[in-house]
Amino acid sequence: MSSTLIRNGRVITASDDYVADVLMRDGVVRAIGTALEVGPDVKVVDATDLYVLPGGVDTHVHMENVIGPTITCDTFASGTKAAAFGGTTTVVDFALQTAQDSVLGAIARAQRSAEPQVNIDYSLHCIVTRVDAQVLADTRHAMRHEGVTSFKMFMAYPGVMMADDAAIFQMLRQVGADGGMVALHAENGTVIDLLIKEALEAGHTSPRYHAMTRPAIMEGEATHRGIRLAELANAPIYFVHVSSNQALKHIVAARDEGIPVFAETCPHYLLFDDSVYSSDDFEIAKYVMTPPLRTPDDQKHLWRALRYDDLQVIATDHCPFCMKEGHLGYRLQKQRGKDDFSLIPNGAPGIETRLASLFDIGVMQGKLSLNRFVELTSTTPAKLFGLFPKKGTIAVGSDADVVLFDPAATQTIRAKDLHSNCDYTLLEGRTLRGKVEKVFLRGELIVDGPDWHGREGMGRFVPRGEVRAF
Ligand code: DUC
Ligand code: ZN
Ligand code: ZN
Repeated sequence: MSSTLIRNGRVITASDDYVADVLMRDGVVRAIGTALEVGPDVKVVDATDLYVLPGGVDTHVHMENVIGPTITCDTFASGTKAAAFGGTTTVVDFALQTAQDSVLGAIARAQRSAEPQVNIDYSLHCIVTRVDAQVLADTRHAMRHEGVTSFKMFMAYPGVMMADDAAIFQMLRQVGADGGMVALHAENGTVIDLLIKEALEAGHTSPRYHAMTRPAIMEGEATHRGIRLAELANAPIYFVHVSSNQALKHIVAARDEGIPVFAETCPHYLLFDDSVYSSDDFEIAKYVMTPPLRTPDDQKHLWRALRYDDLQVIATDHCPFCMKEGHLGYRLQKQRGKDDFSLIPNGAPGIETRLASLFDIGVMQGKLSLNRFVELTSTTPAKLFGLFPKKGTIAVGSDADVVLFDPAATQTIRAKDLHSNCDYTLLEGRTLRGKVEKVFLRGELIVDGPDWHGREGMGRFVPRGEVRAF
């Protein structure tokens, strides 16, 4: 296998910041030092004035996820290519247990789709929608033998994805005891469904009512309930897509009590606020994601929590649906909800812009240190989901997943330049400071400026281990 030396870059991990050379051989980092001497067989890449970052780890993405009659519009191929261009080298997607499917069947099905397509390394959480003795046995098997150590459950979407409190408690108890993690979508689904029904009966059909029927207080209530279930189960818990201070205040209180509660937020909650929901225009369907965007005051609390470690991860919840019906042949996308906001598929794209947007609004605006930026986007997600230290850092023996990032470059984001199948980006026209220049996956150059050198199928499934968070 080829060897590459990254010469004279500024290596930034969650804990370090120094100028050095990084030698990559046989897919892993072999040496880090100054003025490393190498033979003529080693390719040398000059990284002077560039940051050398561990490849991003995005633990919340949806590729080819079937959601009701709809499917997210990125394939494993397009979504992982977009991730790579954005500096992400590992994603954790979802296998969905359906009424007909077992946990193990769902994992095998997702792997069959992903394997020939993935351009970067990947793993899977399994979404569990019902719990019985077989599901618990399969869950244990998946953890021990399939490398799937996290399970997502929903407190929202009654009749579709929602699991009741007893089911969530059973999973927390077993998965926690076995060293894994339950990730929870925390919103009070039955109350929200009532609010949606009442809004539609009152003739409120436009997209902004999506936000008005999913109030933050119902995210807070479910978060509190999830914490108490985890406390009783003596298990760690991870809250996905935390958007509001209503949720955050329970997370902060629980962590202060010593309960192992972890949580992510997503770039869109930091970049945009609920002022976008101010008209009945259907364009607002772009911002129909769950939970919806919150107030500037919520944003202030999210930043505080990111800074002081009450939020540990920034993942994208990349859940793309096209605005234009039929784009690339995708049907039943956002336009499905033209006359009824509750039919708009919930989600927005973001996988390619995560690092650059957070560098711009976080690091450049003085809200996050460089080390914290790496910790939130790579190291801690790797630790929480059993990928560390193979992923999430630059260290001797770790996978040579490396991003060369130019802090002095700027870029203006346009959907047409991105690599997702989605026909829009929430950042259209926005100029960001900072740019991914080169990306190495296990030592292989896959992104070089605008050029693509990756191959579908070169990504590998990464079996995950236990939670390493406390
Ligand atoms: N929750 C997610 O995590 N992703 C998309 C939609 C949702 O409700
Ligand atoms: Zn969710
Ligand atoms: Zn999601």
